[in-house]
Amino acid sequence: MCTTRLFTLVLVVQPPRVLLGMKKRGFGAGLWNGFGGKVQPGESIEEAARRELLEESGLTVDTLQKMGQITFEFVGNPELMDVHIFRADHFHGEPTESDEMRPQWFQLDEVPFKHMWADDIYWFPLVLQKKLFRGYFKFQGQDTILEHTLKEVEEV
Ligand code: 6U4
Repeated sequence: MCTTRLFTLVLVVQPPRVLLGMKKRGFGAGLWNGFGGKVQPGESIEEAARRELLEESGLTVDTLQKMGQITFEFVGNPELMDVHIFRADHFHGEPTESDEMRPQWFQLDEVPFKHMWADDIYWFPLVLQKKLFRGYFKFQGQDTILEHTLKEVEEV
């Protein structure tokens, strides 16, 4: 039987730049990504997004915009990952390295997709255009997408 686990992912976007973090350990180590993690019991998804952003980057934000939801399946793993993706345009604090992430600003035309999860190149442009989306990606290992769907939606 499949179970689903909730995760968050926050992109801090300040055109012409975006803040990404190099994941230093655990799932996705060695890849640049937004900031996020597992939703803990008793927490709302948005509370988890704010907590993970603060823990991993040192930043707080006033407003998080819900942008998308993607379900990830990894062949051989019965647990699906339900990742809720947010965009923040304003923040407080200074990006600060944590045990888990090393933050760095990237110009929007120099986003390091080759060193990011393979799905990011599909949906990242939608986040920049403030378009809402839902998707599904089936991975074999951490590099290969076997199947995917991605559609724009009115509401997430
Ligand atoms: P621990 O180690 O339990 O403290 P935690 O920070 O709670 O970890 P973690 O690091 O496992 O959770 O969360 C994984 C992060 O990676 C989440 O922000 C979601 C994100 N993520 C997972 N699969 C992804 C994918 N295919 N593409 C992507 N982000 C992904 O862009």
